[in-house]
Amino acid sequence: MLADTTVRATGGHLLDLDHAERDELGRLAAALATRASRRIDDPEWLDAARELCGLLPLRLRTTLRRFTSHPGDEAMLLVRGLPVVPADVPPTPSAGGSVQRTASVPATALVLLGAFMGEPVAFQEEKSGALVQDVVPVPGQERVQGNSGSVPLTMHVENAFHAHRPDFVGLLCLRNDHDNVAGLRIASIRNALPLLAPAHRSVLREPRFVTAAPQSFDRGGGAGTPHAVLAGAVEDPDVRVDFGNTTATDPAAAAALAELERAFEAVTRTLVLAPGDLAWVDNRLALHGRTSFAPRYDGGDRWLQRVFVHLDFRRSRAVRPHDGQVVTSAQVTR
Ligand SMILES: O=C(O)CCC(=O)C(=O)O
Ligand SMILES: [Fe+2]
Repeated sequence: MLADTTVRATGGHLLDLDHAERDELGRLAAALATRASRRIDDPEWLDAARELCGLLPLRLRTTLRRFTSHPGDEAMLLVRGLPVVPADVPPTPSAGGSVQRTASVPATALVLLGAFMGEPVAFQEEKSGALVQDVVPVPGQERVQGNSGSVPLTMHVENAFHAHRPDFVGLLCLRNDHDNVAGLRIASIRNALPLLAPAHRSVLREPRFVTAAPQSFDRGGGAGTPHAVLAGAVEDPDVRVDFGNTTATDPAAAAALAELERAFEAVTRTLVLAPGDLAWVDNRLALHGRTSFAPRYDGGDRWLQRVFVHLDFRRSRAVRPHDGQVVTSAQVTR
């Protein structure tokens, strides 16, 4: 592996909430957390989140809004200082498929920011379709290529196989691993593209790749219809690849895919998240993965909470029963 740059602060899209903003966000999240049924997945509770997200601190709203339109070369935004009080964080769950259905303050803050950016969405076949999911190591699953593992997690676009993959992925740190070494790895196509030869770029724009669902999805089956890895503007394309689940359909495509993986490795950054850090990844432009770490399964392990956001809710309507937040997988290509 090429050397990573460990980034504890990043230029451009970094917002460190000050004390007043932290208090404001904490109060708003606490008020919403106790509203109605306190059930995040309940449509009425989410309606309350949609209303209250307009009251988020002004600098936070401005930053989120700017980021959704201009994700920058890194295609990520780090917001620091979300309401996570280490002494109040319960033991890290260790069961597979663990989710947050009841509105805790951190999960509520995460949903408030997601609801400001767009529509929080989930996938029926992944973590039972809950809007806020735990990213925690699970005993016996150390080698799984998914968020329950603790070996290095291969760089990927989230749900790259899916037509309605998220536009943004939000990962909020409640607790890092015991050794404080686990890192979220991020790499953007805007940084990787200049490293690719024109011939490889052309091949990557052709439907010569197939992508299977990740292990976190309750599904088997094939890898779907061939798709391009790069799409849209030639000079500023979107990317769709999961280096653990995407395969090329011919040798020239395989060579281009290998070059792309090398280019991404060269521009990957590692973020060691601290409690209260929330990383937003633009899933159209950036890949993410994770370094390895050593879980202990003693309640003190690494714990992130995750939410997915769509910018155009209508586009997935055909696969969201009752116009709800949960995408079924009836249609998996586009
Ligand atoms: O554990 C991490 O830092 C990232 C895991 C991941 O890829 C995800 O939760 O989507
Ligand atoms: Fe992921």
